[in-house]
Amino acid sequence: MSRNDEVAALLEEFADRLEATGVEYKPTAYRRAAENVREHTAPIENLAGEGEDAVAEIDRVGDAIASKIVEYFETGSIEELEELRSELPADIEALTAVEGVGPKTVGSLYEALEITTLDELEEAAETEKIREVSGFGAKTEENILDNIPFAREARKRTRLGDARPVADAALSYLADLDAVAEAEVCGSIRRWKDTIGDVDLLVASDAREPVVEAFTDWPEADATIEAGTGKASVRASGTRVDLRIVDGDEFGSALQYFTGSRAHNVAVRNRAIDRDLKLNEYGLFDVSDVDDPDAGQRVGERVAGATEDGVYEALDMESVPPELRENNGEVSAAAAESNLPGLVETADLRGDLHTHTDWSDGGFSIAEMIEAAAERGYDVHAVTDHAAGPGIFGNTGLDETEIAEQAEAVDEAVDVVDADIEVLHGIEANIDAEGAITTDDETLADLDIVVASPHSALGQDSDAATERLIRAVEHPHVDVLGHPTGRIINSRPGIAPDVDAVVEAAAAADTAIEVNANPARLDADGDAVRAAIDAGATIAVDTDAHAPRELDNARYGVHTARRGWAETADVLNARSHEEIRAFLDA
Ligand code: DGT
Ligand code: CA
Ligand code: CA
Ligand code: ZN
Repeated sequence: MSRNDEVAALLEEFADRLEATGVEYKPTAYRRAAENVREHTAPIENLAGEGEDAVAEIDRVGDAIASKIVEYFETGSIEELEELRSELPADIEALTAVEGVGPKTVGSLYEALEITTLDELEEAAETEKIREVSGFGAKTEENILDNIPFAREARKRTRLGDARPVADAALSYLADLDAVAEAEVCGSIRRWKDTIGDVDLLVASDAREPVVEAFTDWPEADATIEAGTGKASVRASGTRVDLRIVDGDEFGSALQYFTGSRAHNVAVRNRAIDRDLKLNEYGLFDVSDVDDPDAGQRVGERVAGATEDGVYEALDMESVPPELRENNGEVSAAAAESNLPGLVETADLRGDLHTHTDWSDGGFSIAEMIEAAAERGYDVHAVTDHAAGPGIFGNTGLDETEIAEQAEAVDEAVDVVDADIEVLHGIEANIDAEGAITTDDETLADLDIVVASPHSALGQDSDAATERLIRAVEHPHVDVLGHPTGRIINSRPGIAPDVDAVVEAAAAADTAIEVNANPARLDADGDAVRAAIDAGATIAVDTDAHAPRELDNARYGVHTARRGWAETADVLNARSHEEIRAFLDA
């Protein structure tokens, strides 16, 4: 965790604790400051070393907060925060992970029932003590009880978007070491699962000790969990990072083994057994002349192991892309002639069809966003700010008049930027609880693209959600179903429609299903993408970017689509802008 992240987390805790004690406005100031400290490009410890004025140069960081940051670096703690912690000794981070429990609730429940942990919260809800507290009722208590398991589970796994940068940083650090011949990520992170238990790394080296030593000395590691001869584990940014070190001739089989999933490995190993071969992390061995293949790890003649491709090849298989390794048909597909899909790649994307600007809740102008898209080499870019409607905060969203005004602003921005890119003017419209689109039809008809997303009533039951989304995808002006479930990974589950029914309706109506690449969403997920493609629906991989750098999230969406077996031809925004227009106009 960088020190900017560390200070930002501290300021966020400060905000929560102020809010818990009933303080107004100040919490918002602390949260804004936290956000800007996190995004600030200069290391906060350097600024703090120069003094308060230097820290206060950061946007939205006022003198009061700057002095607390300097205090933190000088003394190791912030006195006022310590006081807040002792006044309210509750694990506010764990408790607020429960949907429906905010800092104020934590404050009230501590005052009334001295609740400080998730276990205590659960017990109080089970014994119906919460409904007795003023301001709470039976319904609130039931909601809290329902949401505790999700919060508990969520705290165990890290979002892909938080773990992947840690893995990338560790990998490049290791790959640069002289003693390291080869390095690769493995485990669920190589399979691009949406949440990660721990990060797994594999290295080929014949000098294990110096590699372990360098790994535990990795500047981004916060603590060493264990250090052995062939493996070590550290904690970085709150995530466990496991490293294994193997010999070069075993690197491929170890990579295959530690990439998993377990179910995929079992299926591959059975295929080996059928061929009188033995597969493990040390290699692929011919055991046809061996009396007892279980006598040891390295029995028989080694037929593969140095490369992963070599292992699959020796089993008469094509190499299986890691995203497919979940034992969902990939083993038989890889064993047949060319039955594996030609998966979409990040480089195939030709544009983004769901982005925001400062006309709604984005942070940058239309021109800045177009420029950023053009710089990435995109051929097409859609401006799709929020329409006003249910679930959209205050006047963040655009009404029909503002949408018409924005059309002119988009034209002007296109002239100003003057880049070789096709710009589409669209909107992210809202799907209300019943599936109606809350922007006028005449306005929608004039737009190049309509992304329609659920932003409200995300707790509705499954049948209502199914009907809602079917009605939305069948709306004549809707082109893309945006983040279909509205889930926020580790934070709220979103709606749970009958996916097959929705994607069938989408395929019939020529409405694309979005894979929202924001790593907090990854919605639709891999399973839903697979169902959509099987139903014949088109996929759109969009970032929902609110800032230029968020266009870089595209890779998370692409790998999620790959987990759903998406080929390049399945993806709308991997097509030319003429083909995209044709799809939108149809
Ligand atoms: P995670 O970390 O929970 O997101 O999931 P993975 O898949 O990264 O699992 P992890 O970290 O426990 O182990 C990494 C890979 O190593 C796993 O995908 C398969 C392989 N592996 C580890 N232990 C075993 C085992 O006991 N049996 C088998 N067949 N494979 C294992
Ligand atoms: Ca793992
Ligand atoms: Ca692991
Ligand atoms: Zn949205």
